[in-house]
Amino acid sequence: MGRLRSIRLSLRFIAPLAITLALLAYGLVPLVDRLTLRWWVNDLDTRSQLIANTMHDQLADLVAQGAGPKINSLFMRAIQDERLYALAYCDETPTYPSSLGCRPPDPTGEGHSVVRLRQGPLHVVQHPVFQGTERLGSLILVHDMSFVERRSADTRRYLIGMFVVLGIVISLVTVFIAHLSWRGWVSGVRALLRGEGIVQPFGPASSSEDVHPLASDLRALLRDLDMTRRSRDQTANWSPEMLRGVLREQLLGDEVLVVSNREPFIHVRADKEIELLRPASGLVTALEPVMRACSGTWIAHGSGSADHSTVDRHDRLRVPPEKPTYTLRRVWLSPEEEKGYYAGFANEGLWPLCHIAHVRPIFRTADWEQYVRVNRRFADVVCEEARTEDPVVLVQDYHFALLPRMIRERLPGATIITFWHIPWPNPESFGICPWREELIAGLLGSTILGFHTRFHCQNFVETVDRFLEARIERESSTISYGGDLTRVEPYPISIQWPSEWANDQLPVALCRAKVLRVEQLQDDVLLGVGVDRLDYTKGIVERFLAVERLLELHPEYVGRFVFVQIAAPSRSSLEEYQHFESRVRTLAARINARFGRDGYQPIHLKVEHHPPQIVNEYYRAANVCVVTSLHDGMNLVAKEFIASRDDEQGVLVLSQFTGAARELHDALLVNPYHGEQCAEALYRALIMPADEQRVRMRSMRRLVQEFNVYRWAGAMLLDAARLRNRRRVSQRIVEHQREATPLPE
Ligand code: GDG
Repeated sequence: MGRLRSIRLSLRFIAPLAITLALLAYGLVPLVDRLTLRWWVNDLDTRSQLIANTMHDQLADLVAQGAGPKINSLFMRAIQDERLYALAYCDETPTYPSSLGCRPPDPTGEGHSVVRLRQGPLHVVQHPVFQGTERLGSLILVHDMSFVERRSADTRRYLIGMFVVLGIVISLVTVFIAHLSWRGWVSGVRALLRGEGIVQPFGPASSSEDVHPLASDLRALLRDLDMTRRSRDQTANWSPEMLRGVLREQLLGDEVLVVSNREPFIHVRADKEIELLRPASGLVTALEPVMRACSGTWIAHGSGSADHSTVDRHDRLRVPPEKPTYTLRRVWLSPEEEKGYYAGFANEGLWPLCHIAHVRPIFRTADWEQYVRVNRRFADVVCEEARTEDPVVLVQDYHFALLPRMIRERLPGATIITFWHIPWPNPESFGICPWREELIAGLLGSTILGFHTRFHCQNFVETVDRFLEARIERESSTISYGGDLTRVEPYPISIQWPSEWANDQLPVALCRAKVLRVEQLQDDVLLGVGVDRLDYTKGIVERFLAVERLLELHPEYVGRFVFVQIAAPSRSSLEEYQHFESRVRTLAARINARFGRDGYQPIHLKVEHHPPQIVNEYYRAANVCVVTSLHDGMNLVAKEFIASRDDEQGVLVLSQFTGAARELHDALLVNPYHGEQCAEALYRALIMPADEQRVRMRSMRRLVQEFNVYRWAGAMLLDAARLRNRRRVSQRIVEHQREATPLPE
């Protein structure tokens, strides 16, 4: 590398010199020679004419008199002039070269007046001599031109000398400038890639104006690097290893903290035993495999009855129990806090506020106060757990809208990535919240704020625009508020691929046999499955009504079609959810009463929590999986069903109001509010030929495999790494500019 550079530098020196010399040799010297010769010839022409005119009359008289000796002495006197070499009048002077004779070259032709002889170059011209009008002869004047050659040689020497000196000076200046700018750029770019800032090639004496173009050039360079990396991210196949690689290489192993309300593992006391539960939660489903890949610490509310008994004295435990890879830090909440922050403000206020499911949000000041208090409590724990000043903190969901700003105030160097797992409504809907400004300002403490879809991002930006004095750059999806910059981006969430159960699950046929046995169904039954938390946004009522309509429209399916609904109890302390559960139960009972007969019930409603392996077996056993959410951020059930079907069979009926519908175009998309349409979709699913099922399922499986949860996390972490790098560079530039700008006197 060094050798290569010295070769390059030598070339920079030699090249201008060589070019100068070549110019001299092939162009300039001959040109100067030709020009000086022409000047001298013209000069000698004039001089010869003058001498001839002076001598003419006297010579003509002497010729007429035939006075040969007098002519001779006249000529001898004339050639006393040092330049006049010889004269002749037909009869030559003694010095007249005999080889010239009386026919000198034509002096009118260019260059013809110059004759080269052994003794050197001579200038020869012929002038006629007249007596009256009679021509007597010719006077021939020969001038010595060797002095011209001597002077030309001198001029040439001076000229070459001057040009060589000039060439050397130019070469040295070129090499000097090139060397300085090369060193400056190299060290600048290196420093920048190290995130150390910019080294100016001309030292700290340069003014801050000098830094600006360089800084913007380097920023442009960074942008180009970003683009290259981004296109690489988009083509890669994401896996846990790749995610670990991102953390190692891009985030340099920085610590990762996750904050969520729901914990990934709950310990509950059952009789005298302690049981481990994995909660039914889309958020946990998505984040758990990511944490396995990243290690780090997950901070969450310890909600299980045996949670206290299973932590160490710092309220920590290593999970997952079978192969501990990360730390779970539990946070304890009093019943009042839990009621106000979780059940009240988050689930009775924000949840219905953000979902268009026609359930009115309830806002109470007391709940809001608990929400603020619990957010502050979690901020304390984040600062306690952080071992560095600039951790990467992943804040999860609507329980913690205030947390990003609270963390930002105490750990200004942290990179805070907030992910909002539910939809963000339009500004009119969000505007009914009495604390809308506080919530939005809290979220704008994030470095990155993620939603499932671009549509939700736009809604958020519009809401900020409506309610806060913030600067919005729509092109780069950036919001500047209170001196902080927040990037608002869509990151569609997904599931792990291959699924957790891929290696030790039962074959599809056995899963089906097992499920049919448990549900006491015949082998030829057509099985529909729904898996949800028992939540009014999931469209369970609408789904049952669609089943009822199917049986009305296609009575041949009565007795043949069974729909199993797994409904994990959720937020059951809330009145709205209790009402909802009873509505669901009543509806299922009514439909079963209407179409049921001996040993046959069209709807099997299973209101209980199921282990995830069992949920997976239901997916694998089903002919059709039905997701009819009224509004859903993404919906992971749809993706889990697809991942479970390695036999490429089964049909997905999917609500158009889920984030998943934006990706899974090969599902049968429905409007859950339209009963007939849903019933038709169910019917279409039940009669769909195996080949068509395969084509659709294969295409959806490819998509979920490629856009898996590692990619979701990886995309956010890579963006965070870029922003961290950029912030470091900007800080260096600012520091550098500050140093470079002299303080006012
Ligand atoms: C929020 C957003 C977004 C259900 N019953 C049982 C059980 N589940 C699991 C499913 C699935 C998860 O719960 C539900 O995920 P969803 O995505 O449908 O929904 P939410 O919980 O509402 O999640 C949602 C998600 O966050 C992620 O960002 O997609 O839009 O609302 O994994 O399998 N799991 C077990 N037993 C059950 O009985 N073990």
